[in-house]
Order: sequence, then C-alpha cells, then structure tokens
Amino acid sequence: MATYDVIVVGLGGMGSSAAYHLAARGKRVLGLEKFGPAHDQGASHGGSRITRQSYFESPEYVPLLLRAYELWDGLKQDSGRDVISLTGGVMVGRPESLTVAGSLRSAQQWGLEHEMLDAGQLRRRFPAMAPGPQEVALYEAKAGFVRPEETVSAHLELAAKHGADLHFHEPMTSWETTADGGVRVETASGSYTAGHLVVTPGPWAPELLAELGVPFLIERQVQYWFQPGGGVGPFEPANFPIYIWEDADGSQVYGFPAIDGPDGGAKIAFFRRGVPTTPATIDREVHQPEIDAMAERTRRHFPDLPGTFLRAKTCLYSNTPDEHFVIAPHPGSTSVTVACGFSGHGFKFVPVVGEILADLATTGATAHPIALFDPHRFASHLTQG
Ligand code: PYC
Repeated sequence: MATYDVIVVGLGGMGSSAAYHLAARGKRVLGLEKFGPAHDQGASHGGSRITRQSYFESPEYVPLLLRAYELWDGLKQDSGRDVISLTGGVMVGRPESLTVAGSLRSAQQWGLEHEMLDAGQLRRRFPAMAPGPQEVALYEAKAGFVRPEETVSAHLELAAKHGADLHFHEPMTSWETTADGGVRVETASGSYTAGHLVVTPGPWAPELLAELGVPFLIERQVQYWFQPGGGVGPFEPANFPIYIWEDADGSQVYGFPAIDGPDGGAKIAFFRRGVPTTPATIDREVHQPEIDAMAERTRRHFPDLPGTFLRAKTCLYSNTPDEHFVIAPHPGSTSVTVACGFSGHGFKFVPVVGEILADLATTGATAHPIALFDPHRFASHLTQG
C-alpha cells in the first residue's frame, strides 16, 4: 500500500492546481483522475474562460482575484504556456443591473481601475458592439481570458516535475478515515493512505460529496463559436474585449474576441439558464434550435457576429443555491478538504484555490478570506466544527 502526505481526487482545474501547490511545497502527492489529463468531460475545457477583477458577484472575491493574478503570472512564467491574456473587458447592461452595478461596487470598494462608458462611448470604442440607448458599460483593462486546458496541463506538468504521482483513468471508489487520523482511498487498482485527502470533484460533487448536504444543481451549458459575417477585424483581441452583457430581464451572455486566429471564430454563451443534468446523462449534442437562439441573441448585441456558425461544445456547471463556492475542511473529518460548487465562475480562481487547498491540507487553516465558502450555510444538519 502506497503512502502519501496528500491525495488529491479530481485533477481538473482546481485539483491540478492543488496537486501543484502541494508538490511545490515538498509534499508527497498522489493525484487521482477518472479521465485523462485536461479532459473535456467536466468544466475545465472550451479554450477560454473569463478573468476580471471588478467582481459583480461580491466584493469579497476581490482579494482572492488579486492573489490569483499574481499566481497566473507565475504560472505563465514557470510553465512557458500562454495561460492568461488581458484584452480588457466590459460589463454591459442598464446602470442598475447586477452586472454593471455589482462590478462598480467592487471596483469602488477596492479602488480598482475602471472606466464607465455610456452607449455612444461603448459603440465608438468597440464598433462591433450595438448597445441600446439605456445601456452602459464598466470597462476594466485588467480583464481578459485564461486558457483552461493549457492551465490544467501546466499545473499537471509542474506537479509532476515536483514529484507528484499522477494516476489517470483511476477513479476513487471509496475513502475512509484511519485510526491514526489519516485517510485510506480505494480505487479499482489500488489502495492508498495519506495524512490528508483533498476532493475537487467538479460536477461529480453530488455523488462524491453527498454528505455535505449542499443542494448542488448540475447544469448543462453550451459554448458556441461563430465566424463574424463582415470580417474578423473588429473582433480581433486588439479591437474587442471580453464581455458579460445583461439584458433588462436579468439574463446574461458572455463572450470573447476571436482569440484563435482568423478562422477560429468568436466564442459566446448564455451564462446560466442551462438544463439540469448529471455527468452520466448529459446530452452532449447541440441542437439547431439552441444554435438559432444563441445566434438571435448574439445578433442583438453584435450585428455582424452570428455570421457563420462554426461549432458548439457542452460543459457542466456545478451550481450552489447562492452561486458562491464551497471551499472548506470537510465538516465530518479534519483530514479531508473539499472544493466544489464553483457555479460557472470559478476558473479564474484556479491558481489561488490551489494555494488555499494546499494551506488547508497542510495546516488546517488559510490566511485567505474563505468564510463566504463555508458549506454550513446550506446544511442545517451540520454542526459547526
Ligand atoms: O467566469 O467570469 C466568469 C464568467 C462569467 C460568465 C461566464 N463565466
């Protein structure tokens, strides 16, 4: 039976980062992953994820984002991979919308650089955009995108370089605490012990962490790529930022410039409003009425963008009821740490979540502010540990 300091179960965005941070601290790490490296079955794929600092979800995320940005830069340098690019970003909607008002609140509370643009200014700065007369935007130069597959690969490579054992196609079948205060993890091909277990299950949280009592909603989401009709120029990263655009009914779309060259198209997606599903039953096919609905919404904000439909790809969100994360010691065992429920906005935090998980796994505490992510907020049957 092999023995480690820490076993990390799930090597997607969060788990690969945790494995790296732990191994870089000199810990003996085993990483277990159900699929292959940087796979497309969960939520860490699709070529791009938004990053931004003026966080409309809550100003409480901002200190984590500031640290994440430092770590993104370090990851880019250490791995030599293009994991982050800052294109600037606009949060668009009516002034009172969550997207605009929430972003402004965070920017003001934390003194983050930003500009407010009215509809005319937005149209002049980014001619591909067609805001309505009552819409405004918060522009943030430090917004941009991160590359999920590159990021997972970078963390896995660096973790292995620091000595982590990484086992792919080897799902955990069970875990238990041991008499010496550690954990034993079983898989179909092995039995492993460690001082600590970190579980980063992504959309498999309802089955792997049912005892947390968090009412997760696993949601099917679709990412779409369209080739602009009037030429790609206005959508190139130099001319077009990442965006989140909220309509008067509160629905949001988000998207990116054409980041993969002249033929790669520009990605856009609805934020939330997906169909409840499970990783085992998700319909991975994308149907014509869905493409038509996305094209219609796209045309409203960017008249030239729907041009030609290129492709679409499903992914899975793991939503909590309040759309805030779960990052905490396991309520039932001090030798287990959990991170899940990233609710469709977690990837930009990947480096700092890895750092937090390494803190919790090695010392039981972290200096990062994570009170917002305590699972006790959902589970009335859990007693405060
Ligand atoms: O990660 O910031 C994000 C995001 C916004 C909309 C979709 N993802």
